[in-house]
Amino acid sequence: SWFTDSMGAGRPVAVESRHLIQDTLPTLPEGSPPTAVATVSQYACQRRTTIENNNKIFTDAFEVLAESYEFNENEGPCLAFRRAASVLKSLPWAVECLGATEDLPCLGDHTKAVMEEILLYGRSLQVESILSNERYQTLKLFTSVFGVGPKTAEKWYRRGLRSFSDILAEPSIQLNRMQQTGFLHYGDISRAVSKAEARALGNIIDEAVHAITPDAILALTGGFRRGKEFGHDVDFIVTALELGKEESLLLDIIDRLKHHGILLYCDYQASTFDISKLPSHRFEAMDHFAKCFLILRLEGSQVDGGLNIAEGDSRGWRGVRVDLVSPPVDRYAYALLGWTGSRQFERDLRRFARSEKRMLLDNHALYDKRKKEFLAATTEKDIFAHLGLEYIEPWQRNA
Ligand code: DCT
Ligand code: MG
Repeated sequence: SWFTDSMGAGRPVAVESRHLIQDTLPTLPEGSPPTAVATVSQYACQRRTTIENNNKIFTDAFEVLAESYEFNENEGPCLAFRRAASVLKSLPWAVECLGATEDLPCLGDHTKAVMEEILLYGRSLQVESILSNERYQTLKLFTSVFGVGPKTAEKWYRRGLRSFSDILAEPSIQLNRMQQTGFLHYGDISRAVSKAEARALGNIIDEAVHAITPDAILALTGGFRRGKEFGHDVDFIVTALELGKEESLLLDIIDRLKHHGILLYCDYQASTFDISKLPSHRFEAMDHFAKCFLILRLEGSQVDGGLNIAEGDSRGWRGVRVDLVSPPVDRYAYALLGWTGSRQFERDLRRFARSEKRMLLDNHALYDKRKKEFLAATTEKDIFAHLGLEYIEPWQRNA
């Protein structure tokens, strides 16, 4: 089916490939430092990172620290902790002593001090103090609402608001449409989406897309393409084989979903893509393709094994966040690579291109600054080849 196809382009599934990696590693007696392991690159795009994380006790702590620095708009340490977490996620072994991290990149003094604390006491005082901090807790709560970013959360916090009821009871606060939807569907949106639910939504979109355009291409992207079991939304790329035909595609899909009565929310953004404005030097900027951010109503009867809902929820359906992106077909490979993620993998692809190859990469194109030309690609493999990188499968991009 389209789901398994888009999971790995005919390649073996994630589980097999994970075993392949581990089988090629030298077997070491228990407890010995993994000295025979090859050097780990500072770039996530030169590492293979599956969903199996052997160092979760450290990476969970780093994620709290990174988020706390992000709330304080302290970008340097935020990125440092994200990079450190990403390096540890790529290891096929668990760090059991600080000595084992000696040859690893991106681990600074602060990171190592946190790791040492966790190794010694099983916890980090700094992380615990953040987790019990009122500002952190409040910003975390507010940003968990669809449509509320760190800026808005901060504004509300400064005004003394601490809970959802504080916000909803404050007459001077005007929620925008996205935030109203965020509160209305809070339970559903904050609940993880399962792989079976993602598959069911894929079938619904697939039906709609092909009823409109028989030559349409639909691909699952985002975390589910990387083999994740759960996600916060489901991401798809849709395009048509005939260039230009993709322009009306999203609006036609939206119409059809509306007609089926399953469109709970829709934020459509028309394309602002202009090839003559490339290359863009802005890093982390959203791409210019037509896209829509949706909430769809998913019926339990459509999902293998049933919905992922709370016990006692007897509605028989749930709302799920779905993103659709629609690039022109000649931009497909770049859009797919960009939307597959992970965020850290994308960051490092761009950093690698810029720093090591003097090239600019984004979701639209790859530009060679030396040759002063754009490099064409029809598959992700073409892009890795242009960058001189070994191909990394989607399920190995969980950096
Ligand atoms: N992306 C990006 N830069 C952004 C936003 C998104 O590079 N500013 C890419 C990275 C992942 C992909 O788009 C999809 O985004 P998310 O759905 O937020 O991430 P995910 O990996 O699918 O995670 P989740 O399982 O939580 O949905
Ligand atoms: Mg996603």
